[in-house]
Amino acid sequence: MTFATNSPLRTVRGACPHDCPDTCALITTVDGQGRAVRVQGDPDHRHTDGALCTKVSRYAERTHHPDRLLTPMRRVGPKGSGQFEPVGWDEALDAIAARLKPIAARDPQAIVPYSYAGTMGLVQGESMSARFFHRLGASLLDRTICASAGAEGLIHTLGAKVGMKVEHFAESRLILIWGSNSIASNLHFWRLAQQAKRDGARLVCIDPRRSETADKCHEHIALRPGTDAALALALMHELVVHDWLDHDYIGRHTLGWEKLRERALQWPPERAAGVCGVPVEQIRQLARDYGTTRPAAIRLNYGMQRVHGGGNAVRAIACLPALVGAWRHRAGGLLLSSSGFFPVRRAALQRPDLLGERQPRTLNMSTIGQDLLRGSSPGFGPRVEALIVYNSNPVAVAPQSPQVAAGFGREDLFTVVLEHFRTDTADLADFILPATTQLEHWDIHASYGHTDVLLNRPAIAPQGQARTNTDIFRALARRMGFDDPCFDEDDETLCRMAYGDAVDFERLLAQGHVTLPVPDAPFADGGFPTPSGRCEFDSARLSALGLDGLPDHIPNHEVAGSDPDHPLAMISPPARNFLNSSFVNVQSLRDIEGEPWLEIHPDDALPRDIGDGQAVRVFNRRGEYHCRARVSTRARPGVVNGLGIWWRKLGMNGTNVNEVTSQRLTDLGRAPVFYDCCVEVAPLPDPAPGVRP
Ligand SMILES: Nc1nc2c(c(=O)[nH]1)N[C@H]1C(S)=C(S)[C@@H](COP(=O)(O)OP(=O)(O)OC[C@H]3O[C@@H](n4cnc5c(=O)[nH]c(N)nc54)[C@H](O)[C@@H]3O)O[C@H]1N2
Ligand SMILES: Nc1nc2c(c(=O)[nH]1)N[C@H]1C(S)=C(S)[C@@H](COP(=O)(O)OP(=O)(O)OC[C@H]3O[C@@H](n4cnc5c(=O)[nH]c(N)nc54)[C@H](O)[C@@H]3O)O[C@H]1N2
Ligand SMILES: [Mo]
Repeated sequence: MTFATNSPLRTVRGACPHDCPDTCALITTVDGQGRAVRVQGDPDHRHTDGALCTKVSRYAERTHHPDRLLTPMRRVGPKGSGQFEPVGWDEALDAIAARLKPIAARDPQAIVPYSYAGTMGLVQGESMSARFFHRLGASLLDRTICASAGAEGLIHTLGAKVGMKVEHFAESRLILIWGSNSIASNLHFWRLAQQAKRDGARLVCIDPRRSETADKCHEHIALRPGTDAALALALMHELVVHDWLDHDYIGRHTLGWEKLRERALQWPPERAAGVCGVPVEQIRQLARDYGTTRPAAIRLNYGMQRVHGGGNAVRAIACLPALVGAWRHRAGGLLLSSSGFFPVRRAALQRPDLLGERQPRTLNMSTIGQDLLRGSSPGFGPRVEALIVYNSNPVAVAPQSPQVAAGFGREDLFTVVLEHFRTDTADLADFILPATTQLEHWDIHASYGHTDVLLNRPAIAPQGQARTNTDIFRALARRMGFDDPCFDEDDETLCRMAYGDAVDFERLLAQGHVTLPVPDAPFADGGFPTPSGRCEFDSARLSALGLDGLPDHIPNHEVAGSDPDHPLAMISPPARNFLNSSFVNVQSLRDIEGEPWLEIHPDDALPRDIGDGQAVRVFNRRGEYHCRARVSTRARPGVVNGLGIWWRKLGMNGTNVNEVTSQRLTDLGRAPVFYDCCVEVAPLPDPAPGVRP
């Protein structure tokens, strides 16, 4: 693509690719040299409403970043030395295929894909890549790192990842913002909550941290991490004893009421107050508000399910709307995720049929550290010999990074990383392949926060020699000798295939977004997508697995105070100006964040001799993380907040918060427990200003 130097600016419609519930519609302005000069929110898309978050409004800066990877690179020094040399695409792809072929001939399960939601696009995410790994017979990857505990909790209660339509929160009279810092991570929902607030709604934030969102709500319930199910059960207790129940709705549209009632009666507010560490009167008041305000809505989010009992906590909370009949009104109910409304044709995109009769093992992405360090065994299968990473930065984001980094550092492991930048993970690769960004490729999107399908058109030509993920997997397939015609399909064809006839593609081409036909109050008259068609308080599917059919409070793996050497609980929610570990290398955003911070309550800081701004080490038996203390009542006593997933090499002493998190898993969904982690904190001698040792 070339453009005349003096040609006027033009604009191209797209979609934000990032892992965020808002899935914004973008308008990119491109200059005569084919450079993206501005990325803005589309004013014609009602959910975006012309506004972007600070991060994505810097997307042009990220795309044209001086550190963009522009050619394939091959490692020349020892693993992790950071010594690479540029190579041509043919040379790189030939060498990769030559390494993979003998491994595949022995056992293709020794080859492992590792990817997550660096892009949420259905095409540059899992389409050609999945076809490639299915055809190869590689290990399957259980993509659990973010949401699978909550997803399973929701599926076992409501039947699918479905809930309220986000736009109707504007009409709610009471909104519980539960386990979410909406201002930081769900900005377009926050606008709706503010609209409701202006119209007289009461907003309650349930979060161990006094977040920016908590500051702006009428009330903040600062419970201990991992105690949400106890709080929900106590709310049920109050609903029962005060009879704030919709008996008609319960009778017609729920399953297991008698058993749930008994369970709830074991949770008087006094008991929950002790577990949650909040005043009993606050629980009683919340129950009164929830039981007597119509319509009442819950914006549940994934922040509360990154603990041992995360799946059960979502189950308990998801029972509440049915008890009070909140689903009858379009502004009542609950929203955790809307992704189950999207009729994505995953089998057509990903072609699991290419496996044939083969049934490869599944590895859990949340225990990659452990798994890379394992040898072959009958229970595990072959030692991992090759890893192909795309759309993810596991060395920074996966739990217990000392093990992850050791695994990636294995001299005998063959690692290929498709990336935009030299991330912590790319530093440990054998080959780094430059990938296109959202401004350079086609894609099509679902959303987990609203119900619109979005299309993304390329706005600019691929930078340097960058290629799309799909194209890289097509080329690898050819070199591996895979001649199935599905490897020839182009990206526009894949975009059309993603929804087939379920979405009018011509309209999508014309306006960039199409709204799915979802009813305004989807469960006003029951009709839940569960096996029974009811909201399942008691789940036969869970009982059949030998699990508790009812939701319960499951204490954290690491309860604060139980290990005297590491008495503080630590949570590590996102930094507002980063998106997981993306954007950490964008200077203007890193300047806003400053340094990695640990919020610590004055009562915890004083006895440790920690002053505001002091460099500290945060440690436990797994590792040690260095950052700066912010002595603040944003942290509750006994809980410290380590903000953001910094690139290790851009943080202090080459560490980030995942040095200390564990590879234990949740009750449901095999998910990581990032916010179920105990540590101790101690002052460090202060490094000289501006020096990052
Ligand atoms: N700016 C920004 N936006 C993002 C992201 C980002 O990194 N930065 N990440 C994106 C991704 S991948 C996701 S999954 C979503 C996440 O979106 P949300 O699930 O809304 O997550 P957060 O905003 O991280 O809010 C989590 C909140 O949960 C609180 N929390 C921690 N432990 C508990 C607990 O045990 N109980 C309760 N009730 N609260 C708890 C934290 O203090 C934090 O304020 O956000 C997306 N949006
Ligand atoms: N301690 C702690 N750890 C956490 C969390 C936490 O709250 N606390 N949050 C967890 C959560 S919710 C999540 S979702 C995970 C997120 O973990 P990841 O999904 O790994 O997310 P990112 O760190 O944003 O890394 C995505 C990478 O994909 C690359 N990328 C983007 N688009 C493309 C593309 O089109 N092609 C290719 N090849 N690459 C692309 C980006 O450059 C970026 O480096 O982290 C988890 N880790
Ligand atoms: Mo996530």
